Amino acid sequence: ETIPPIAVREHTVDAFVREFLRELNFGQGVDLTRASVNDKYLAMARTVRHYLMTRWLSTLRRQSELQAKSVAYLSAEFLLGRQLDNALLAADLEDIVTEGLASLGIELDELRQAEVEPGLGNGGLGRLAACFIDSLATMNVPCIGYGIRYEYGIFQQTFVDGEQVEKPDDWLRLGSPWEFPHPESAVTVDFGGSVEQYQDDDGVVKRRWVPGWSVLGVPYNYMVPGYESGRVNTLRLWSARATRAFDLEIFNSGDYAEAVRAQTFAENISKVLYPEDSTPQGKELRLQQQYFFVACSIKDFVDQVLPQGFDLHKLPERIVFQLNDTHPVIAVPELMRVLVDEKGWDWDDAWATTQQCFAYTCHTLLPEALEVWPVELLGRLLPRHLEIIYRINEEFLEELREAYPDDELRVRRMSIIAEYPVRAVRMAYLATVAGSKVNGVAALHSQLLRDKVLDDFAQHWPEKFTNVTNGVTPRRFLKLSNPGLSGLITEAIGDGWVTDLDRLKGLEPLADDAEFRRRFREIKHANKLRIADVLERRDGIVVDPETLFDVMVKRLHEYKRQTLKLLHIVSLYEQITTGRLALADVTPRTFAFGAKAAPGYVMAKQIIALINAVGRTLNEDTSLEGRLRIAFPANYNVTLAETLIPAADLSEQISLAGKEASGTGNMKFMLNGALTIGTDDGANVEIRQLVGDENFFLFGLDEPQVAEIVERGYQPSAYYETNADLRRALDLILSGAFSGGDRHTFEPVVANLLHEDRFLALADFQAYVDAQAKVDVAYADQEAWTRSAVLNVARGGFFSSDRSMRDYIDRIWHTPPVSPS
Ligand code: 26Y
Repeated sequence: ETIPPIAVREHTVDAFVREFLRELNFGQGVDLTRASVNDKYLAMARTVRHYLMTRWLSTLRRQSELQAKSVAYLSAEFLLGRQLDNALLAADLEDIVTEGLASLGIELDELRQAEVEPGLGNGGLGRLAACFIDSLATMNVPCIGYGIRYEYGIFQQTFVDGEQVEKPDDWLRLGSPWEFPHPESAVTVDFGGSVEQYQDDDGVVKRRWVPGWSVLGVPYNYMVPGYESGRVNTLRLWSARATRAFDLEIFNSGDYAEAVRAQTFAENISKVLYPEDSTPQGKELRLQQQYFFVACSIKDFVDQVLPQGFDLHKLPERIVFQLNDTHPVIAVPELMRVLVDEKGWDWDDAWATTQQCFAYTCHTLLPEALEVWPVELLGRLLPRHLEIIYRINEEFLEELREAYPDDELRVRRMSIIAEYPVRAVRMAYLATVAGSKVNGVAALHSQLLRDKVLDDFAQHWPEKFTNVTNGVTPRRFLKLSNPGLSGLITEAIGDGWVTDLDRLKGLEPLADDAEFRRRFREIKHANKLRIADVLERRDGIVVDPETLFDVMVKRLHEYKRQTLKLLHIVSLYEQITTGRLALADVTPRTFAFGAKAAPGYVMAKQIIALINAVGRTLNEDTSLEGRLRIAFPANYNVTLAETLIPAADLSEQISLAGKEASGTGNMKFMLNGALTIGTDDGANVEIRQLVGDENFFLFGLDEPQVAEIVERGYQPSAYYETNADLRRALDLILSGAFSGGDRHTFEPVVANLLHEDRFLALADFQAYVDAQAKVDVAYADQEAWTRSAVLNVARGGFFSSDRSMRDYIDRIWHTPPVSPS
């Protein structure tokens, strides 16, 4: 039997130019002289993806031959960032393309700017998923990412008079050249209805779901190319469509408008990404989204990816479904339903198989962030799944009662079903009971999961719990985003670090090399010039590249404590304007913020307005002679991160100890040669261990101290009364100095700090200010500072997401690498 060939693209400038023109003329239908930037970008993107096609097709072909075990990464978010550069890097086309485009009088950079980033995630969790699939492709591990193709990603943030105003993220508007829709492979997903009893052919009484309505899931495939691996994995995102039945109704029913409304209803499911990232609102549409994408994914894997006639008892040999937080956990009862109701398995058999197929990653410590679904809602939308969850819980509680016969309290505590304030399913508990493994995302976080959030479960199943510290992809966040530093590193130690980040250790001796340090500084400076240019064009913000760049970029959350940093700034300003601090003694700094607030999170939005108000006051106050400026560009996203982080001197990681599960921005800064000022929280702990105390500005309470203070009854006002600098800073805000004399504007923010301060910002204020004073002293010695910065890079190799993937593979997945061809 002859194997049909796969087309190959020729790797030369001439061939590239030919392909590009073909795409422009035949694909876009324009000729070069009349082509818009968008035409050229789309043609370019399509040309580049052709160069990855051979690898993709042979990866898929090879996979169906070998039937190797795959990871199915189930995630409601994939925050991919722009695709063009990453694809060029993977296809090794950068030089060819630059030359080819130049010969046509086109600048690659102009096309880069034309790409709208797919913002299909909120922040850390979604970006982590994107880093992980990049690493797996690079490491030759078979993986399918499964998620949702939101028509609107994370909102576009604008500022109107300093206040956040959200605009829809219409990212598909100008075309989306990276996706491959497959409407012919749509799958049906059911909802609602009821459960009925029936007798099977052997007269056994069984239960089955009689759904009330259904939608179609259309898969859109994206290439996930590895770096130098030859592998291209697949990301499959689902888009909701009305079923054919809906379409027919539209033509047959008298009530045309009603039928169209029904169609719109179906397509709403994948319409928009929910922009909340820590307070689950129990919204019906979110549950629809969650079930929609996991039902599609399980069906896809079982019916399409696995060969026909596959014995599902061997499912655990072919797949592990990794649950990215609780968002996809409804996949557990769904797989049970498929095995028991559709395939006719007995319960115990199905449960044993299901447990082997799932593993769960938890990304939080905040109790209010743990998802629960009211039984009323779940039962209405997924009645059969609710029954299955009840049965899982019954058997689990029975097991517990056997293990703890005299401890009914413990048994109740551990129930998957919460009774108060309403009956609800605790998704984290369901995931923990169902999963073969449960992991936290940094050493401290995993410890706190075991000791606090899931302590009963960790006592019951100690071997189930493990840690995998997060990581970031060095391709996007060092090689591509910081070409200057990447070049210097490669010159010093070769280019092996791109896939083996521990090799950065080879830079350690160069921390003591004055010439190396000079070049390192020069690159940092060039990166500041680059971001200054971007900020000016993008936001009309002027910054001084000769200042210390002090950067805090992350979602706006009280626990992350943007207010703590703001209090430091306001205090400096207050001391300068009252003459207690001489301007000459102030280290010139640019304070950069980037942060989106969930649209319904009122306090977070007020904090954004306050940052902007303080920024406006400082930036306009000429008496500061430009020594302290705030830059708060709107709409912080992956694209902006890629130019901002390489320019940073100081990385702000100042969450209250015990609240930030890991952080991943902290890792990106470290790898780009910023020093961290941070609390003993999340992965900061591991960063400090690796880089050493002398290269890290630690401050603040640690987690046990926080617990003790809270236990004793925390009184923030006590700090206001005893700390004069803190009092003056808060009073200055209250005085209306940043709100045109209006004392009410920011009163709620200050009042919250004074009377509640859930995250102990006031308690950590003095420690933070003292640590910032140490930063000033350290920065004054540029040679010593640069030495520390180099050591941060050299010791950051651990934070490659390649290492995270190795840990998942060894501890959880057991999926060996497979050569792609
Ligand atoms: C249920 C819904 C409200 C929801 C949606 C998104 C809940 C949470 C999220 C996102 C959470 C998130 O991004 N968590 C972050 O995950 C990162 C990757 O593990 C961590 O580094 C970071 O500390 C954590 O806050």
